[in-house]
This record gives sequence, C-alpha cells and structure tokens, in this order.
Amino acid sequence: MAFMRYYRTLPQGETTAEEFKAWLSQFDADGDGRISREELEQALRSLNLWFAWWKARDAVRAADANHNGKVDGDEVGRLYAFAHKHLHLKMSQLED
Ligand SMILES: [Ca+2]
Repeated sequence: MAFMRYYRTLPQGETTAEEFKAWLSQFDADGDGRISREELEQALRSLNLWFAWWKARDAVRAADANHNGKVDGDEVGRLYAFAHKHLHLKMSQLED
C-alpha cells in the first residue's frame, strides 16, 4: 500500500541564510530558538539525506562556535555555510 509523504523542503535555487533559518526553525521541536543535534537530524531526515545522524553531528560540531551543543544566533550562519559546502542539500520545491 503506497502513500505519499510530503516533506517541507528548501526553496529551489538560491537559498539565503534567512530562508535557511526559517526552514530550520520548523524543526525546533522544543521551541527554544536553538537547534540541537537531534533537531538538526530531523531536519536532514526530512530532506531524505542519508546518514542524517552522522551529518547532523558533524554539522553541529562545525557550527557550534561556543560549544554549548546547540546552534543558535550567529551560529546558524555557520551551519548554513557548512550545509551548502558539505551536505549538498537537495533544493526541491517548497511545499507550503
Ligand atoms: Ca552554540
């Protein structure tokens, strides 16, 4: 029995850091305005990325400048840079 899963994905083409931040904020499960490794993992899973756990760990490590285990404030910009450089995020149509 087949069913469709609709993923909220990144906008097509150029994604600004602000758009990335807005997209990411929907995965802020506890609503604290910070992205934890677990929350980032969910975000990556929603894009059907392989090895989401691994990639989320590496991404948070790269972005978490103050080593508090969360990506917040200016660190989102670092995460954005890391995602574009290393994760090859699929840019598909925004389901909204
Ligand atoms: Ca941090």
